[in-house]
Amino acid sequence: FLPHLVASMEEVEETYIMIKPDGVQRGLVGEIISRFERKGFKLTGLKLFQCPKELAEEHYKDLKTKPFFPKLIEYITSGPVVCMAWEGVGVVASARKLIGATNPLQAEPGTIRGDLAVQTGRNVVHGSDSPENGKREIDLWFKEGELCQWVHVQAPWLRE
Ligand code: IDP
Ligand code: MG
Repeated sequence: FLPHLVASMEEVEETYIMIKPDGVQRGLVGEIISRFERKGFKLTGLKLFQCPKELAEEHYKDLKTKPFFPKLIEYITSGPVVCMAWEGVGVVASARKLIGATNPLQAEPGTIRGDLAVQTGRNVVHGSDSPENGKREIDLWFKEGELCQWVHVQAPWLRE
């Protein structure tokens, strides 16, 4: 039991998942969280949060020159978001698959965006695009003491 847990720790990644204001307003919080929960990832941070403009701009700084940037910042700060940190082997790429393509009309059925959204500008959820950005975004959105390290008792039933 223990040696296998220690070995798998090496591959463990973290990702930042955020339910955007439209997801909160449309009552999709439980639905979205449950998809990551059922998959078998470990939740290590969770809060409802009204995002200040400066934080939204920092989070999306790579998109600063895009024409839609001002509207994106307006959207993300238009109401509370649900901030989450999830942990697991391969969680970054897997979460992006669970979320689906940026444009919900192109997202596969079965994905969050494919099932629950119709437009890029209202695509209900964010997921980090690399392990490095996962760390960066968790640091950005969570303060010290807001994350929980806990033993996932399901672990031996998720991985051999
Ligand atoms: P991602 O969320 O799938 O990683 P990115 O290209 O990183 O997609 O864009 C970040 C977010 O910016 C998108 O999720 C979406 O909310 C918004 N966005 C991206 N492209 C457009 C666009 O063409 N029009 C309006 N909003 C956009
Ligand atoms: Mg992105």
